[in-house]
Amino acid sequence: MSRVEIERKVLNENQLLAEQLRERYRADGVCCVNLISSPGSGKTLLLERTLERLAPGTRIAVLTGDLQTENDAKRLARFGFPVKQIITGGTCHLDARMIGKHLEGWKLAELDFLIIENVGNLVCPSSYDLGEECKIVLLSTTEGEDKPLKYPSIFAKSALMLLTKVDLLPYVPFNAELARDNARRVNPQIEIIDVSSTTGEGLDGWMQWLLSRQHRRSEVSSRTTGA
Ligand SMILES: Nc1nc2c(ncn2[C@@H]2O[C@H](COP(=O)(O)OP(=O)(O)OP(=O)(O)O)[C@@H](O)[C@H]2O)c(=O)[nH]1
Ligand SMILES: [Mg+2]
Repeated sequence: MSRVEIERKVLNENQLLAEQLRERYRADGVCCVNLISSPGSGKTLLLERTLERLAPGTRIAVLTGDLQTENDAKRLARFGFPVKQIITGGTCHLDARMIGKHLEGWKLAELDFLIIENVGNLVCPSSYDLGEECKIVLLSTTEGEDKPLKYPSIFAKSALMLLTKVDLLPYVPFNAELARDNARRVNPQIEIIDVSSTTGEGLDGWMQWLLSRQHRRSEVSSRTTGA
């Protein structure tokens, strides 16, 4: 019983902080997206391919979470945009308090995009609102097409599923159509883009999707702030 109570308290506190973050993103017109997947599905490589496609001066920053190591931040910092590593020290997800702490020193008003790479985990991060505009789930072709059914929460909460590593489809027993059907069974509204960060397939579609979310965000923010 007490375990349930504590968990509820933690989630309630997180929700409060997440709402504060959401309000800050809204006020400053920042499009914040939260990338979630199993370990190794290709979040960081996709972000490397994303950052290298952006013009210098693009107002983007990245927070990347891991249990240990600064490896991902080092990979992403090469492109010259602000990047910070969040080391959770064993916690299997990022929470709103960690995000707020690591945003210190950055002026949100100077950003159009904030991309969060969550800790590699398909379960825990789905319970933690980070104030983001949307969650994006990555499912790679080496994980099995049944994952949306086995781990429905994150697929139900995501606006977009990126089916990653599609370059491996000729070599792995993975039924991509079934994977897409399973994701749509859990979330009929979910958008799906197939990508390969090694061949570049689908990356134009992903970039367009990201930019369109930011345009929508800045339109909403300027309507609500009267800017
Ligand atoms: N073939 C292929 N390999 C990929 C692709 N994307 C990523 N990889 C490889 O998959 C491995 C994991 O990629 P990462 O980008 O580090 O995955 P991640 O999701 O950031 O991993 P964590 O942060 O540890 O959860 C690396 O060896 C990548 O080179 C892809 O599109 N195709
Ligand atoms: Mg990573």
